[in-house]
Amino acid sequence: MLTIALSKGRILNDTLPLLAAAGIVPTEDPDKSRKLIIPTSLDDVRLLIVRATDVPTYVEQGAADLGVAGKDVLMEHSGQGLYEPLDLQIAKCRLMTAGAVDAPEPRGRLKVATKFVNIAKRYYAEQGRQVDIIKLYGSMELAPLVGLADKIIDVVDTGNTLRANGLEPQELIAHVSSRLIVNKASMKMQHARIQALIDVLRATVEERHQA
Ligand code: PRT
Ligand code: MG
Repeated sequence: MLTIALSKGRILNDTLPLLAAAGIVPTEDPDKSRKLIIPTSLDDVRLLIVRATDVPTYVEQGAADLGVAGKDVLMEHSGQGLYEPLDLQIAKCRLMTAGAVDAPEPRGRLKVATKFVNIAKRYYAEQGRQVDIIKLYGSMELAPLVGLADKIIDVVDTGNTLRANGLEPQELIAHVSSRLIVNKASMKMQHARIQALIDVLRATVEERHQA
């Protein structure tokens, strides 16, 4: 059995067409189903529906053989290691700092609110800047508006969410897209099977991005 961990929403929506090219089609619509384990058209392939931030954990621990996760989630995840053999070039966005439009630089230590605590620590450490990091789980855009933080770190696509809240994107931390990730033991034990799947997915991604 090959088990593939995915999160609902943009990753699922963008991954299903790629899997379809490999002949893997869920037997029911994962967006509508309440099931968290979804069989597919292949008897020996199933999908696990998990939170985006949990995908690396399932794959690393071997509860799933493969998964699809944003580079932001992978950069934030600290674990024992995974293979990351393929950039699927889906769910693209940018990890950015953002702050209120025209806000002056604060005098004291910068306060940064984010769900990406590890990324934030690394980013400011590389710059030799001392900052206070405030962990949030969502609605980061609110923090600068109510004085909880000077800046936020979040993923940005169109920037509309920032603008709607009087914020602007500032420094680029990383370009983000979703990656195929593979459990290390699975890669050894089921090498031919998994490598064949990677090859089909790679060809499909390359085909899409030609011309
Ligand atoms: O929603 P949940 O809390 O369960 O988890 P999640 O937010 O981590 O998952 P999900 O499904 O929202 O995102 C999964 C992955 O999609 C992320 O890890 C990113 O790699 C990628 N991705 C691509 C994005 C976006 N684009 C994106 N725009 N993730 C989130 N956003 C947010 C953005 O932060 C903003 O709040 O969507 C909102 C709209 O963005 P703008 O800039 O177009 O306004
Ligand atoms: Mg979300």
